[in-house]
Amino acid sequence: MRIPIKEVTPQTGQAEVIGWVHEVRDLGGLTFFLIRDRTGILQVTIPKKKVEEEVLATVREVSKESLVRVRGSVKAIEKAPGGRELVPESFELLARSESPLPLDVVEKVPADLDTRLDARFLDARRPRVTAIFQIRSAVTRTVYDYLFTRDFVNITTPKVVAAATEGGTELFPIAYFEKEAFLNQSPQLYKQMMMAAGFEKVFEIGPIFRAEEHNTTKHLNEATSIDIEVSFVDHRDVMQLLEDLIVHIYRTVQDQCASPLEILEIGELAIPHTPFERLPYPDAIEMAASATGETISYGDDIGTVAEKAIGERIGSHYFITDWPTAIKPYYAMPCDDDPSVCKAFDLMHPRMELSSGAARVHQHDLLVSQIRAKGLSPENFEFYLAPFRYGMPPHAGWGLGAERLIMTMLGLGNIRESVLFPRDRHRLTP
Ligand code: AMO
Repeated sequence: MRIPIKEVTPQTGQAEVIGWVHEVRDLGGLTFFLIRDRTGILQVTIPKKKVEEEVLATVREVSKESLVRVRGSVKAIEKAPGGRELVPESFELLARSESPLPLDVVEKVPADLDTRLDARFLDARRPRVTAIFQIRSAVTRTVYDYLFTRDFVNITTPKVVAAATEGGTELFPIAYFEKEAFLNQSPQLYKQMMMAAGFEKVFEIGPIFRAEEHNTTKHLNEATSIDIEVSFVDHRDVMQLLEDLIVHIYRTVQDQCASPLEILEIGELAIPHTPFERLPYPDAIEMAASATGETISYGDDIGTVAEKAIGERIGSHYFITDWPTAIKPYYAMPCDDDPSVCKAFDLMHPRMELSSGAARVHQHDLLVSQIRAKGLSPENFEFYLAPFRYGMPPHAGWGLGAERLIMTMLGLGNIRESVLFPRDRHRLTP
């Protein structure tokens, strides 16, 4: 019976493993194979004079990255990986790999990201890539556990929708019978509607689609958003929840992902300092202006350069609060004392924005006037507005980009490293 390579020890005696041929070295009388499965690497040593001709015939046929089944006896040997080797009694070629390979799995020849993504199935055989997705999986699990423990209800909202949530320019139109439809930019309107349904605390981890034209290292056209919405709380409460969750994710990954972190050569994750600084928007633009020498007028967005300058000053996670109402979406609640400022926030990593959120407008008439103020027509939002006429609780929430979280946590240079099959301006396959 097959055992994982990690479990092969001299004490095992006989062992059978299935794995990919990582490397082959032919020294004449001796042939060494390194066989790899998801748990590790095993040396298979073939002394030509001591093994059956049948084994040798197969060995001659095998190319790198072919899948083989090997059975034989395990011996302790100091120099081999894991201090053991297997001398085969049987050596079977299960699936041959073509050569040349589109990508060098062993990484002796470095490949650029495009080549790697074109052959992602091979790229993902590399321990570094596997490690990223093991950690991503642990992060997802941690978020589910954290929110379920706090009585959140997991919801699934439609990805084919009739209206924009975050602004019209970033929509992907799709053919939906005779109607106009789009891919969903955010579960925003639906998670809010579930507050009217009385669910009180909801979350969703799902795809969001943004038709942004620019190709950057931190934008995808299909991303994953971790979204929450909570009734009877304000923006400060959900900011605290977000801060606690981020720190909890870092700690959990540090505790539970020792081996993938080691593969990525990350000894200690830099656990974010708490409390995260709350930086009001006017202070943020002033800080950016003094660092970059460029003026940012009140009401301008905080662009990439400014974001970077502030991030360098602060050096850890922080919130930008007190945003001008004019540059946040219609659903953000204006402040009672000064409606030109709203109860929206962004969570920032020193490198980039990770999350946006807000206390929401829950009063129907105010929402209608805010939709109008953005130049949108409330008629297109009737399905969303209706719940606001039947007892909508006050509520707040946020959306957190899963890929940016992984990317910043692991120090990856490009967001595409944190997605198995990224979708960007030029990439629609694999
Ligand atoms: P926002 O549009 O700021 O807010 O998105 C929230 C977070 O999602 C991630 N994100 C992206 N990641 C990669 N590529 C993209 N193109 C991309 N777009 C967004 C970012 C971002 O901070 N409805 C609100 C959330 C809310 O208020 O609850 C929203 O979607 O990490």
